[in-house]
Amino acid sequence: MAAMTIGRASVLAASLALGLGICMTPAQAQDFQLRVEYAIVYTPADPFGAVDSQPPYTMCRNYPMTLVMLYTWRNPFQEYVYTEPGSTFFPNYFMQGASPNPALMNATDGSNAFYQQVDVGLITGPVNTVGTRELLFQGRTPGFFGPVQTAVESVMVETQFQPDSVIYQHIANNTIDMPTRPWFIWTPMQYADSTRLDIACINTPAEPCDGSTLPFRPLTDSCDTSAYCWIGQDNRHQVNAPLASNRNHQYRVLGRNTCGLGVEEANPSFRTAQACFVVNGGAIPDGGSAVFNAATLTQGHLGQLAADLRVTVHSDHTDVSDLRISLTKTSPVVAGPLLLMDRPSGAGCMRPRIQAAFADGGAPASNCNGTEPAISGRIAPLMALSSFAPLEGAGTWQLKIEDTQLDGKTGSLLEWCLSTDNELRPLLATTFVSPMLFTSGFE
Ligand SMILES: [Ca+2]
Repeated sequence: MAAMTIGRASVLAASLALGLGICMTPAQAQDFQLRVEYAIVYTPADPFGAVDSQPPYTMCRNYPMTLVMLYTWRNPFQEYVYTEPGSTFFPNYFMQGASPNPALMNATDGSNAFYQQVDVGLITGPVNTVGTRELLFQGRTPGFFGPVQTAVESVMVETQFQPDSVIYQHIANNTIDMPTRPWFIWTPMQYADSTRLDIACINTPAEPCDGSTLPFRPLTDSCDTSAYCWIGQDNRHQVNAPLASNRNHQYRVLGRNTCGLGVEEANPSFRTAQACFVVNGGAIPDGGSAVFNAATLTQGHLGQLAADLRVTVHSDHTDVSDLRISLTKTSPVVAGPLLLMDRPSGAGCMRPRIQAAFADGGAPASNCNGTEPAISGRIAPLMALSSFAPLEGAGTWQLKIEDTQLDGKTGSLLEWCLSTDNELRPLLATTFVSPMLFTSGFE
């Protein structure tokens, strides 16, 4: 349960106390009642305590809890009330103490009630197992001034550990030629109520970037205005805004719950591709094909060749084994089409999404992951990209994606990128200018 800040504790308690005087009608009146109003939870984030108003009240491993109880007394005589466990707490919990104990309940005229607040401390025991347990608390009179009376309250307490540390999936450390709006996937974390993803450009003098460094372990559960921060319950996320191209980035995923943050693992790094084209509405018709045109510059270095050409493809398609992908250089000279991939048929290829870079020397496309994304990492094209090496890096290009099966399985191109030899001036993405016959996106 999420705990509120302690600031609301006094407000909540006051409103409850006020409300009780009105709600307690004679019809439901009993001589002696016990109820738990709320819990004060002590956590790594709230060492001074935060109110948990909703049972099961969350208790953190190795942290205490205070249960704020309210006794209601309607008897024409005064009495002492002792607060004690009404069930076995050991070995999961210990009752640390109650204050006041005993609590003196004043005599009333039998219709008006006397209220007494009792704070009960609870600590975790030697066996501190995650889960929700029912504890009974009992108020008992000794019978000094009247008959022995007891009041019992059932309290649900949920013990939490801090979340597990993350296990990163899919984007291997030091992956290069990543799209600028990649998906990130990680293994669902046990005990995490929410998950936070932060991505940061690695700023160096040689490669300055606007992005900030990765925040220190975030103590807040807010992303503020960062486009490169996400908080949610899912174990996957696609970046909302494009990252800087041709830059190194690192990312971090932390689970969070009332009882703290997960332990931080080594933060994976990756490098974005050089010239990236984010496609809006790049639908690939079922049983049809789509072409995507783009243009590149070599930063004034006319004639620089396309050495070590790599083609990043990020395509959201429900069955990548439907797909045939090729690249054509359309200007200033026409070359190709060069077949990058053709209906990969390996086990696990009938799965969603490609987030991969086609590059000579990569793994066969048919080595599919068997999970999403079906194809990732560095993938060998069916025809060597080195055949494009004598071409200029600048110019116009066309990526063609064919969906070869009219089978209801469709998808779209999210983004594609072109990169050349890192020793050369990097390719830059540019928009088409007149008199080009086509515009970026569809032909
Ligand atoms: Ca299809």
